[in-house]
Amino acid sequence: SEIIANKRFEVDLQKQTISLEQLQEGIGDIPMARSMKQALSSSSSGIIAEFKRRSPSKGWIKQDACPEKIIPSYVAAGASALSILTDEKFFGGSLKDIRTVRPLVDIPILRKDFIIDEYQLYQAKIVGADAVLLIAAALEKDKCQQLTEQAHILGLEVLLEIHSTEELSYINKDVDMVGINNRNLGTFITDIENSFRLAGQLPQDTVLVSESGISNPEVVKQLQANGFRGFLIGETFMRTPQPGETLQSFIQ
Ligand code: IGP
Repeated sequence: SEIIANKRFEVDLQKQTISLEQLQEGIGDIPMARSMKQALSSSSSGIIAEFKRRSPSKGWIKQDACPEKIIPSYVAAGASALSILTDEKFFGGSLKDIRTVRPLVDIPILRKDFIIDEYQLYQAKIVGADAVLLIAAALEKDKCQQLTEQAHILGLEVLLEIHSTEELSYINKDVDMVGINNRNLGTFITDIENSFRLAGQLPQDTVLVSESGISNPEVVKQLQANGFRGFLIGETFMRTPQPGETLQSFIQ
């Protein structure tokens, strides 16, 4: 797709500025990652609060959103983990957003991007992410497995995103968490039923996350009743004047 082509270009460009070797050197004294899998498995809200300024389907949501304000308010309201979009062109984000908030909060941070290359795993680690998203629809199965192994070597957890029955074959014991995306990345249509449909086809002990289009606390309860432990919510929070307060209303 257009997004993946752009991502290849972007990664190649970045490699010319900072080599992989230079990134590797910078990783030396980065503290241990916080486990997102564990954060979702404990009796917490399970809400993975997302920070994004725009999306390809909706355009700008909050163009001048300030991560130093919104992210701590998510944590204070009871988020279990954070998802920060780092894609610049389509989501208006950057790696700097993770770097900026990392010292301010102590719950796990997911680098949300289109990861296609190990270079991006090193970047994630260096800015202080604890987990990365790997999207089955954007990766060949072998590449996905290879990136999963490399992420683990760096101490990063993997949230594998699937959308369809065909992609169930990407799941194996190495994957830490499985995200079922309710949004079809081709058409941008969201359908919560997708989570319910696919959940029953996964191994019992999978740490399951439902992604996209979650618009009210009742849906979270239904998902919980169907075995989901994580709820990745972006637009519903970002669209409101005080995203942290909106998150709070999901918990009470
Ligand atoms: C959040 P929403 O509808 O709550 O804003 O969705 C998240 O699931 C969505 O941003 C997302 C995404 C992705 C973005 C899911 N998978 C892959 C970029 C790439």
